[in-house]
Amino acid sequence: MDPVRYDVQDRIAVITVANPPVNALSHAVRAGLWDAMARFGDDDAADIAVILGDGRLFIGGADISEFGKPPVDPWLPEVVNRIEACAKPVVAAIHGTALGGGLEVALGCHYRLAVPGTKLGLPEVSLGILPGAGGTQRTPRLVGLAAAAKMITGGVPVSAETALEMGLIDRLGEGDVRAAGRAYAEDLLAQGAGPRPTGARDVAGADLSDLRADLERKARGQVAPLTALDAVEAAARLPFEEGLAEERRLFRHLMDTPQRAGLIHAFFAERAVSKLPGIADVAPRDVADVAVIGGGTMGSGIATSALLAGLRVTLVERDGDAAEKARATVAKNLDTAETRGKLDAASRAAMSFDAVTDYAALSDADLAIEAVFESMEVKREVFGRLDAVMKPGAILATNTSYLDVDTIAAATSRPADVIGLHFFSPAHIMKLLEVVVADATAPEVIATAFALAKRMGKIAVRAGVCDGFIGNRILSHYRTAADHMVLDGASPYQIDRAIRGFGFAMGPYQVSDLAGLDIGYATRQRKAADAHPRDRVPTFADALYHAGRLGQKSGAGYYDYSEDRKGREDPEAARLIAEARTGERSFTDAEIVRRYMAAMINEAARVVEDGIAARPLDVDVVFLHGYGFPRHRGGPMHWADAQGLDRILADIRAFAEDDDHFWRPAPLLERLVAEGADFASLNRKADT
Ligand code: 3H9
Repeated sequence: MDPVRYDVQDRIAVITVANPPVNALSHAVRAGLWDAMARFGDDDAADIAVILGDGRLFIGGADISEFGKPPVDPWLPEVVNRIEACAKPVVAAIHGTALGGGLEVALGCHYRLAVPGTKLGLPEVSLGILPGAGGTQRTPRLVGLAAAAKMITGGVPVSAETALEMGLIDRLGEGDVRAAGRAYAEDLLAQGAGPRPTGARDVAGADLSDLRADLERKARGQVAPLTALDAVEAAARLPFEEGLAEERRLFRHLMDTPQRAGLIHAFFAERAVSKLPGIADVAPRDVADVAVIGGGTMGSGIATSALLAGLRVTLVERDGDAAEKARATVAKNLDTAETRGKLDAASRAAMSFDAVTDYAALSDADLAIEAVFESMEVKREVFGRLDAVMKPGAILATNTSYLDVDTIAAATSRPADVIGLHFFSPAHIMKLLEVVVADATAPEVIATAFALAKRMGKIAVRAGVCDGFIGNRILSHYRTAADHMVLDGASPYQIDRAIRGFGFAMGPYQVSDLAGLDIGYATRQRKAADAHPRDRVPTFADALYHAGRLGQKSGAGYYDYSEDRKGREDPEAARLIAEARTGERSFTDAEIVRRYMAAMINEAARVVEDGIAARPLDVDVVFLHGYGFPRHRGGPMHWADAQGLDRILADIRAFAEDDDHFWRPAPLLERLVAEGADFASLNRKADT
């Protein structure tokens, strides 16, 4: 099919971009638009043109899969300039979404109409670049410098209504976009309207120093938002042509950064995680009624998330009081969602939710998610009861974060219907969902879990059964590397600072304080039986725990929270740690990061080799969405490739000189280095 169609009726040329699924501006589309503009320019039968998108949206932007490859003529900026330079008027008729280069095409048009429900935005900074087809120069000319700077550096789309208010579009259309576009064109013809190039408009200066300071504070190492601000500022400083040249220079610079590669890897990895060979053609089961067992923080969060997705939810608790408490927690979660504009009153009124004490109420549920206490005995009992009451074909899921899903499944008469759905806390906010596939889990059940995750707005990643699955298993390993550094003399405050400096939202000891030091203590107790004599115990963590320093919830842990939840370094904690440590050496921030990351990559390589993660990219997505890994670094495996796996392996071998028990190179890492290959090659292999 022709990616750009041209037809004329009643003196109006309609130029339709048809490049499913998102009408991305691939080379064929750019060439098609170029030719269409040439044809329109010469077409005596047409006085005005309307550009629109076929299918569900206008244009989703430049073709991201072409990034990093040599550019092919015509480039998008030239196409947009050509539209703007047209001697006859051109209208953009927008529906669905106009993002990035898609919106830039519209900005090159002389008039813009959008139908209600449309989202318009310049999300380039989220891909590590900036609008490179005139967006930074034309947007300020339509909406003013300050509003343009906010829109471009934040990357968040606006609604059609807001776009109209801002001056980004000229008219709100009604109904079918093609009809609305034609009607607008007819009006313009009747008014005798001519071309109206955006680039010919003036732009007033504005003080952007507050925005710059804010971006600097939040950047955590990201370069694109600040560079995009430089480009927008150029719009006020330079004549239009020179502004375009400056935008191009800055765009090229960002295109060459590792951050751009990291963010684009993240974009495609997020879409690849749900593409699994075993479920490609498997139809999911219908899920409308969900049961949640347990109404603690996790169970209530899961129930909230399911309700927000429009599912009917029945929550089961042990007794009336606990059920009442769960009801209150869910109500509070929904209140917050309403306050934040994520839920409207009508949708809330339509929700179906009950908290009960009798399992018999679950006989119609399509899927149950158990979120009770982490004890195999308790979970097996719950699964036995679920097995007895739930209808045939219903799915029985556990939210365990480390227990063996095969053993849980064996407590039922239908292990093929049992799966792990590992949500992250708070479950109605965190996007990650590990879908833990047990030996007997049926493909249809896996497909249903992925479909459910999508409906709930989660990013689902397939994981195999092992202690900690993908994320917590890797976390446990690099946490241990951090603990070793503290035992050897590093301060946990320095480690947190170094890790934040890398771009993580929080350091490991801040995370401990947030989760509660009792959690780590319980994990160590649980694993004590399997401990190796050469394992090193973080005695300082035990000392803090025994001193009643449980973290934020008790007002003190590694940090002192007596003044606020941000926490301050605490001399008492430092004293307890100093008493428990076994070494006195110092570490540079760079060495801290190298050890932390080497431990992460090494265990991640084992997780991939063991088949716990299907591909390296699955590990990346888990860390981006569940562990605060800096998105602009693409995820741990992408980052490792960028560093060079030989360098990581050399670090591990060097660290092993002091501790060859902890630092044992993963065989997969050794093999990849020997072959001169990288983790990305395993992602590609899984593709074919
Ligand atoms: C840009 O425009 C730069 C310019 O300023 C300068 C140029 C000089 N390219 O997300 P979905 C694929 S930067 C290529 O599941 P949805 C996607 O991988 C660009 N492919 O759909 C997936 O493929 P598959 C600025 C793309 O309905 C399929 O399309 N634009 C692109 O949930 C469906 O995607 C953006 O950043 C693309 N641009 O959401 C917008 N976009 O089926 C990025 C999507 O093989 N895109 N694909 O997995 C989006 O935000 C969403 O895709 C969108 C639709 C909202 C459009």
